[in-house]
Amino acid sequence: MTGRRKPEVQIAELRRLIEEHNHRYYVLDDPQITDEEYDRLFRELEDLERAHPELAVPNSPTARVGGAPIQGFSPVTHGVPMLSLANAFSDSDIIDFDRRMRERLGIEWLDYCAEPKLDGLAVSLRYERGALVRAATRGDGATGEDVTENVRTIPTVPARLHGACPRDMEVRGEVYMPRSGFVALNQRQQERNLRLFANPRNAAAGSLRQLDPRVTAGRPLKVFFYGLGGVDGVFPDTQYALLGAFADWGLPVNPEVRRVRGVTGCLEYYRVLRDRRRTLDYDIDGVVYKVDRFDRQAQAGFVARAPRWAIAHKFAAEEVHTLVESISVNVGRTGAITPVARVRPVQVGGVTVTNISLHNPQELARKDVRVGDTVSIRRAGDVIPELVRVLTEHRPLDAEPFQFPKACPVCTAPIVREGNGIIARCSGGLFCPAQRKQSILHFASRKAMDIEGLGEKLVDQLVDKGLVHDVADLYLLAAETLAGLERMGPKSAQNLKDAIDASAATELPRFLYALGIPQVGEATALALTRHFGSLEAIADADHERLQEVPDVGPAVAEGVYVFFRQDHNREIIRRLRAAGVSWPPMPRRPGSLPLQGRTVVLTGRLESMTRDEARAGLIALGAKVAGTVSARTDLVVIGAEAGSKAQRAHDLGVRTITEDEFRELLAGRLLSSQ
Ligand code: I6G
Repeated sequence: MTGRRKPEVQIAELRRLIEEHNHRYYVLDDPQITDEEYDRLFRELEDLERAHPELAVPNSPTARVGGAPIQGFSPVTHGVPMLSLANAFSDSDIIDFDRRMRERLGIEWLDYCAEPKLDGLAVSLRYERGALVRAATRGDGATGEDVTENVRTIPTVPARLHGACPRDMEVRGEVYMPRSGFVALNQRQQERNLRLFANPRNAAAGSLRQLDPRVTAGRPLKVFFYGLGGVDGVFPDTQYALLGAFADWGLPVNPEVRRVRGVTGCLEYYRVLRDRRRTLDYDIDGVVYKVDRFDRQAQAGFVARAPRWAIAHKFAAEEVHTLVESISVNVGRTGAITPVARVRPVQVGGVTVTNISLHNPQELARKDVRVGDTVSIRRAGDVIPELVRVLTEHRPLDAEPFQFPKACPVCTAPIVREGNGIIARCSGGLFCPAQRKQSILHFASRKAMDIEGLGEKLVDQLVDKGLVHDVADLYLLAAETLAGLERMGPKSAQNLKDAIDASAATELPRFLYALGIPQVGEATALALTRHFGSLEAIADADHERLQEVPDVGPAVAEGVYVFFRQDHNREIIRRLRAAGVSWPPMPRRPGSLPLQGRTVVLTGRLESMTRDEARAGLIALGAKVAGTVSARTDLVVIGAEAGSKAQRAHDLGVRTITEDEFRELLAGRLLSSQ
């Protein structure tokens, strides 16, 4: 770069050059300059932009490192709704789909564009005159969230398109995290004692919905584009050609996209990808077929909120075999003893499974799982791995039935049985270090006080070294004390101290949930708060008053009543408040529950909770949980891989919400009437 040219010309030239090299490096995998040369260009641009702040633009490659944090995400109404896809689970569903299409269009055979279906997050990006101006998440399809600054940090997203692209357009695609990036990210999270992500999809979602774009910039996100929203300008006349044009304009497109002929072409494509899916560096949960010609798509039209001309052909839940290496028992927060099979690590559904819960002694006995057994496991409909069956034909001759312990393996207190022997519980109470550790972990967890960085290994050390006896002690910890723990430097100690201090400013439903009162989940905590308005009123209420809260029955009332009658619980609350834990007042709304009288259906896989937790949460909010969608359904919660129920909800125009919105609803931050 010569110093004689005008700064605006130099800056424009540098931006163009850097974007071109970004594209070569990240999208084409064909870098033309060394990293040092790239860094030099980048620094030159940074220096010029610093010297000429009046020439700053949001689309500059320097913005990829992430700008200042924001307060929250603004809603974005999609000009053209982001639709969902109908799902198919068998070859015959696809044969039917193809027949319906051909009959409707009155033709003998159809070409389809076949694409992998990524397990990521759908986004819509608006380009005006070739420049990226806005990026939004899918949300409920009609309204998403503005994630422009975060999307700008994704290296493969072009800030400017090349070539003869339409004047203005919205392009749609899937943001994902490659498996390799996910493994590296979790390694980094572990080193810093931060929360691990369960799978690449969660990691991608968590990374995209960061209020601080600099955090997103540090996450290995990528994107593939697959379609158009609105468009003003000329574009190709088939889906396959459109994807070719996308690539020419600089938008990354999945290299596995093919044009296939007829239903046999579709099914052949499905089999090839299904067999190859584990060799890809990203998770796919099926493939998508689209009628290739846009004029035929237009002729086929839409059903409610899904195109008639496209369908997702889902892969069956993967089942794999592995070996049981040992069986042990875990002691939970309330002393419940859960048997766990430790298995030889296997990849299933995109995650490595090493432990599988066997839930309770009865389940363990029913499945008769023994050390040395070969077992079949799967992850279906939920993130939690499930032991499907024991392959008894492979059982070693000397495999012995598991003897359930009679004493707690941690504190040696007797194990007692409840509920007809189904539940085994350690009788050690808070004298049992395992229960104490679990209650501290629960207190710190995301839905409770949300103390980032306080994970299992740290809690183990804090309790084992006698530094923390109960949750109130957390707020008395000095950064120097934390710095003395294993794998803790002064910086991470200070970060943890800051996170603990920051958690003190909370909300009453969170605090109530964090206390770990028996039977009080997130939704019950919210219901109690809405009814009574203050902690004192809840603590002083008797059984009768507690049961005035919608959906609080005798068992919950007893749990709450007994909890607040125990001196040590009141003392812990007093110490927590003395240490600065506080919350803003919450208005009383006695007698009403957010979902009172509403019928709600759950469908698809929920990432952050089990089906039972979701159901319990809904019931506690006053909802009736139904199994099928009908015109009388008020709300459908749509998780991942939702099938026909989501489709039916769309067809009937029933309101749907995403898992994120559902979590907001449970936490009292999303009103049901919204
Ligand atoms: O959710 C989706 C994933 C992939 C899609 C999609 C897709 O194409 C490869 N295509 C359409 C038309 C829609 N959703 C609505």
